[in-house]
Amino acid sequence: MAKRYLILGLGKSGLSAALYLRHQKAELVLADTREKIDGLELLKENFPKAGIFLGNLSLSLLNGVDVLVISPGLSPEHPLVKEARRRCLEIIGDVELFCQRASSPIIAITGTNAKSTVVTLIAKMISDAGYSVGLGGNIGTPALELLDETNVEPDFYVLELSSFQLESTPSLKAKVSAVLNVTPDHMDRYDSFEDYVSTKQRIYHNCDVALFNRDDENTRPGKQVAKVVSFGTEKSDDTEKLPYSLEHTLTATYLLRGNEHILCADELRISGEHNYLNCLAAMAVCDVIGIPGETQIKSLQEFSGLAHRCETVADIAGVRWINDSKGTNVGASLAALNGFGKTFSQKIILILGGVSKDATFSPLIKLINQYVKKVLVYGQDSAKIIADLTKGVNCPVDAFESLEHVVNAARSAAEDKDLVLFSPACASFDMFDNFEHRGDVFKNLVLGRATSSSHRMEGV
Ligand code: UMA
Repeated sequence: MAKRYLILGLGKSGLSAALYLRHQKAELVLADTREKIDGLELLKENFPKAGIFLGNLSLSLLNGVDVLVISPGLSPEHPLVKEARRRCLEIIGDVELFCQRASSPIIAITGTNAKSTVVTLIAKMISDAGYSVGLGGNIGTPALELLDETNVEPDFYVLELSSFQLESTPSLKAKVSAVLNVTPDHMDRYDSFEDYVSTKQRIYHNCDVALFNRDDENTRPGKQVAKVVSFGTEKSDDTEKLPYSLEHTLTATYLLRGNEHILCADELRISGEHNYLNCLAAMAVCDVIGIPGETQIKSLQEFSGLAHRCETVADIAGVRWINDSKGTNVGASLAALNGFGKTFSQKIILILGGVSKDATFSPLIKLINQYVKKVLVYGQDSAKIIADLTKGVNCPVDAFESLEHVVNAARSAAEDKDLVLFSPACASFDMFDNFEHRGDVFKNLVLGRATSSSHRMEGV
């Protein structure tokens, strides 16, 4: 008899699970805790036989259900999920369904920050070497969309996995797994930082090779794994773990594989130490899967980075404007500040603001005092950011009611050769649809372009 699935969450990943399971002839119930969702009419047309439930969901939806497919953005503490646990139902995510079906090698990458840059770089190296590759997961394309109905698989899958996705993916068995870094994020979802770290570490479960970051102990595999490789800023003598590292001379920085100089950082189009580490991580993964070294170097030289991640918007009247809207947590903004502070001789004007997700901003104080001449703050959690920072920063911290006002203030404060860094350290959904929308609004404001994508709730 066909299994009955309740798909909870009808965003991108829920929809991909519904389409996949319909193809498997499964019996479906579709639900979302939101009162309204995009594309409801289309959903009804596509799933005429499935019940579709929105808003306040009754626990009786679980009656007769064998498997609950939960979306990553939905809290595991939602009453329906708790009830499913009480009834001992199988609870899985869309990536689990993918892992149960996919047979080509999987490269699985997690980390609080830099995941998208590293998976994109790995996928580029694989494809530059002439192999086919399916890139998906948290980066945007749901993993199940990488499966072809004709069952023709790419040579490799590269998956960016969030901690949310790792919560519900017990069958992951990657060829290479990596945790790039772990700093506090999503503290509104996890009981403690340790809880968040151990969720990230699930990526190492059953992997062939684990790649970790020597600069961040939280990434070191906690359990025994078959083979370990590592990368970090400093050289390591542990030849067992084929160490990838950086070497700084007075005039240049080099990327090293073991003791071998692979590339001078000046040959890269992306900048900042955090990005050099991203390159090392991609090289390490590609060495494991046999991508030739020459191809890796060529790919590294060509790669120009992703939008909204330390992206140069413009140099205007001697002032450089950087859009790092993907800086949605404190760790990301620390990496950006560190990266630019170390390599940029003039002072930085830093823009922070949005939804804090219960984070604390005091870890930024040290780098602000080292590199920043002014902090400009806006958005829902402005008061919290200011309260955390004023305990220790030496420069002015000013609050504004909108991003537009912030950009105007930055323009007035910036002097020749300054750098304006928009790395908000917060989520965007107080005023914007997502980080991309926020970044586009910022870029338009900087460039003085009229925009249709203005703030959703300007001035709130
Ligand atoms: N939601 C409800 N009720 C529901 C279902 C969802 O209120 O019943 C809300 C969630 O709380 C969230 C929003 O709807 O605010 C979207 O959640 P979702 O789980 O339906 O998201 P999808 O559209 O399926 O997109 C998900 C990932 N989203 C999340 O994890 C929140 C996308 O990552 C991912 O690209 C996509 O699957 C494809 O794999 C985005 C993200 O923000 C980029 N990820 C977080 C991050 O990077 O920090 C983890």
